[in-house]
Amino acid sequence: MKKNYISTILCVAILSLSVIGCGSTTEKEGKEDVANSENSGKKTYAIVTKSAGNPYNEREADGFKEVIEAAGGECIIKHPEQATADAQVSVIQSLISQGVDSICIAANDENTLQASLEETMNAGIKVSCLDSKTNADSRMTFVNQAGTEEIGQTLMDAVYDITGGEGQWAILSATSQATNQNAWIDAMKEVMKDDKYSKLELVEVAYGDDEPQKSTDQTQALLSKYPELKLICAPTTVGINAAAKVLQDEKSEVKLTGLGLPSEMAEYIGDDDSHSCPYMYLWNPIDVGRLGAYTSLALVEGTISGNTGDTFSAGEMGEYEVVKAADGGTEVILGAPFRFDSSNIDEWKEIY
Ligand code: RAM
Repeated sequence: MKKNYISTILCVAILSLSVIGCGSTTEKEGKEDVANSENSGKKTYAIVTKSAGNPYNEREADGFKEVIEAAGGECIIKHPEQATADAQVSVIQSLISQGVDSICIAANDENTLQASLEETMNAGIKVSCLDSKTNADSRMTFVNQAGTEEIGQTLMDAVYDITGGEGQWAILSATSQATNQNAWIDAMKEVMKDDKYSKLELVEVAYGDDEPQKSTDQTQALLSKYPELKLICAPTTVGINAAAKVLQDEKSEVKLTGLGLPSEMAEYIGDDDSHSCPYMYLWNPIDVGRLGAYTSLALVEGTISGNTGDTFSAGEMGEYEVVKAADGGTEVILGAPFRFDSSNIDEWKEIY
């Protein structure tokens, strides 16, 4: 919580700075934010998010940029037009041609980026993932927002609690290839094997592709297909926001939980029947970006090589250690998921 408090103060400062317009970057149709690094002689650090038009990805990039620029580096922000591996492959190819020093990427697919990212590393460019990982061979390390099993357990506890431990429920995810959502869903399914959850029936995993309209359509389809549905769990900020609007507009009795941005979800969170979401979870996406930046800096400086046991300083965020990940690669874990409910949502909606 101390970390969150510090983050609060920093975030307010960053958001105010971005409002008055700091830095040398330009935003092109919300898809690209490219620092002017021509001949500056500075090291260049790129962040590639999953897609454009998602405020979560923008907050992540804000944190990344803040740390890189404070360290005297040049920051390149790329938001691909679509949440697909193909869109990321073209971005990676152009970053290789530009000769950047590092790429930190939220992968849209676990395996499809491998050839491009191996080419990147062979060109001497340091590769890390944040938010959503590639397979172990395609990266040096991964900035994981929270432990995968921990997120699965936390979400299943919420599903159990809100449904009263029985009945039909559905998952509204991002894309079917998204490594992070798929890992969390697998972790939830693992938790569900326990007898405690035997009266809960997961009827469908639907995919809204992190697009507001598709997520809205998928929510409506779930409601009409399953009249007995009690709850939707959306482990995506785009999905949960779209589902919340549908449920509240239709005055549905179906409840909602998952992973959401407080700024987008505040109006839907509450304890009475007029609110669709009793509570949800997330981590600070700005901190995910910051830790991605500190990791990139440490890789480029040679402080770490992404091996288990490597340690590095992440400024005011403290010391971090690279640990073994379940896929045989390594990761750096930011912290635990944080719960947002009626007691704290008004405070957090101002932050991210
Ligand atoms: C969406 C994206 C992102 C995920 C969050 C929870 O914004 O899919 O990758 O971490 O939701």
